[in-house]
Amino acid sequence: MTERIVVVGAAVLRDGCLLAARRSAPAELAGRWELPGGKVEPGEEAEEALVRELREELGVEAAAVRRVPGEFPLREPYVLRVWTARLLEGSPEPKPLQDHDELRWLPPDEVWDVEWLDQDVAAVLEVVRGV
Ligand code: 9L3
Ligand code: MG
Repeated sequence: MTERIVVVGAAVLRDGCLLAARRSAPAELAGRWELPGGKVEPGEEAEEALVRELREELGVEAAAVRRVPGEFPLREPYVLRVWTARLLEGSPEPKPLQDHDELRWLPPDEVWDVEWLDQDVAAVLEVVRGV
């Protein structure tokens, strides 16, 4: 079996709302919504990667809060692990060159109003169970 490569995703929560990010790339994922994040780099801890990805992708400082149970399969060899996160500084802005062209803060009754990536649905279900 190939070694798994961890992709971290952030369930950023603010005032009871969950942040969703719409992908602008690659083409096969564009238009679908995800928990922001990305690949853990060699020598990096998952939580460090989460903080770095949120800085790069959304221009904010954030802190990982709690690991969401489970590990969600992506295209091999990737797997998604999710943490809840909170903002420390800044307001998230989409950066199309960093893969997102729109953001939404979803209150609990709107969490399923966006078309999540198939891969993220199980993760979002788990996030919603825990809040
Ligand atoms: N991916 C899926 N759901 C997510 C994230 C952050 C990533 N919540 C998938 C999309 C890509 C791969 O993982 O195929 C790597 O992500 P990125 O580095 O392109 O963000
Ligand atoms: Mg990413």
